[in-house]
Order: sequence, then structure tokens, then C-alpha cells
Amino acid sequence: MTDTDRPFDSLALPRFCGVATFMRLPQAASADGLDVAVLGLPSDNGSPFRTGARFGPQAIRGASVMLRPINPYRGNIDVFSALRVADLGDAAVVPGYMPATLSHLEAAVHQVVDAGACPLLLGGDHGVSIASLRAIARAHGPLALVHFDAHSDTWDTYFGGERHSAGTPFRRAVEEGLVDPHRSLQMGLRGSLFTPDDVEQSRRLGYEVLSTDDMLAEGPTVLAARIAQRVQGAPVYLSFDLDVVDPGNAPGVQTPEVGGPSAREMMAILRALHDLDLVGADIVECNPLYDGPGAITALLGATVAAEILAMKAVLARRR
Ligand SMILES: [Mn+2]
Repeated sequence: MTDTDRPFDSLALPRFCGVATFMRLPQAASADGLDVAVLGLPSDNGSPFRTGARFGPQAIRGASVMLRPINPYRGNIDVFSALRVADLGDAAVVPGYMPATLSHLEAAVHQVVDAGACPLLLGGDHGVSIASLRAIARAHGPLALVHFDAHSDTWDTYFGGERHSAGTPFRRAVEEGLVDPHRSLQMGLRGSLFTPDDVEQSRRLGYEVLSTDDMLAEGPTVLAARIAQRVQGAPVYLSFDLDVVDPGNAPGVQTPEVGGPSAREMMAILRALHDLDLVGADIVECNPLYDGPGAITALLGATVAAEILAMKAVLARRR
């Protein structure tokens, strides 16, 4: 690993200088030789409510210049001496055209997987996840989904039969055999429902479902053990919808839901996760048009992404 593989040192060059890549990492044109490739999926074609997540990847990158390379919650690991990571920029999208956008996103993620790198994806609304799951499952087979979200996103159709939106990816993923629901969990659900059946529809698909109250009552350590037991060592796709966090700490999302975990509680849960065989992850629904002062949702998204990198770094160091 050379200095040019590492992020800019913010003790040498101030954070506000230069082009804002994720965590000030080098920018790369392809994922060749990388362990993890950061890729933006700037589509909000799938947003039934507040659009603007198309600006999420750049907002997360802008906030991520704050983050430093050492993770003290995982044995002071130097993430970028354990992993070769670069920022590939954004996938192409076709604003207003969902099928074309999903094809472009899938192709972009597939290029990353094909190069042998793990995609770390910055959304975009949650509708992007079906594209990345298609690309990643093609290489790894059915994935164990570890999904944090205030909503299940397992509805069937929207607006007279539309099958792809931010509210449908995890039903489509089961139908298409991309995730194994019996090794998957959805965590953090809360809030009002369209029908009394909204949560049961996920369980009928085979998912294990935990409400926000269940998740917080269990606590990080017990929850982490439950997740490890559920995924049974299968390749994991972690999908993190920022609306799982309370809108007080994450206002910049499409569909805020009152009464969620604080940023502190959520980070404690993520920091308790170890040893997951992560083959892909997304952080979605960052919408800077509705964000609070200080871009707090974007900063949370960046911090979640950095924690996922650190989790992978620990595994890579051990191998
Ligand atoms: Mn979602």
C-alpha cells in the first residue's frame, strides 16, 4: 500500500481543499485491484414522497471529509492499511426513467463485483437496492440481507401496478431469488401502516422482523448475536436506510418516522456487528434538500459507511 492509495492526510492538507471524494480517498476509474469500491447510485426515480436523494452521494462525500482513518471501536484499526479502497464516482442514471436507470445501476455494480471488489454504495432512494442485489447475487448466489429501516419496503406495487420504487425492493428480491429471507432480518420498523398486514407481509415472505422497540430492547450485543445466528455465515448484503434513525438526528430523508434510535444508539448497534461476510452494502435515502443544519444526515450516512469499511477491515486483517 503506497501513500497514493490512502486518503489525503487532513493534518497535512485541510479538509476543505481538493475534490471531495468519500473520506478523501483516491478516485479510480475502475475497481481493479481494490478490496472495496465506493460508488454513488444517485437515483431518486423510486421516491413516492420527497425527491432529492439523487444528491445524496455528493452530500455524503462532502460530510465524509470529516472522518479519520483509524477506528477506535475496533481495536484502533487503520482501515486503509488493511483495505485498498477508492471512490469510483457515480453510476449513470436516467432521471425519470426507472427501468433504464436500474439497468445502468446494475451494470455499474456488476463491474465492481466482476473486478473482485466489494461495492460500498451511496444512494439514492431505496429503489436502487434491487439493482445492486441483482448484480451481487449474480456472483454470490442468494444473499443474507441485514436491513435497517423504519419501513419493510416489501410492498407489492405503487400507483396502479408499478413494481419498482423505494417501497418494493425487498419483495422483488425474494421473488427473484436474490436474497434468502430465512437468513435475513429487517430491523427498526415503526410508525403508521397502510394496512394492518404491512408487517406480516414481510414475515410471510420469510424475513425475521424486529420493530424499533424490539431492536432497542434487545441491546447491541444480543442483537448482534441474533444477526450472526440468522445469517449463518452466508454472504451478507447490508442495507441501511437512514430513516431508521430518529428524524431528530436524521431529518434529511424521504419518509421520516418519529421515535427512532438516536445516532448514538444506532452507531452502538453497528459497532457491535463483527465477522459478517459482507459482499456489498448500501446507505440510502440521504436527501440533502431536507437535511438539518450542519448536514447531520449526510454526516451520519458517511459515518455509517465508514463503520462498514472498518468492519471489513478487521476481517481482512485477520485473513
Ligand atoms: Mn427503505
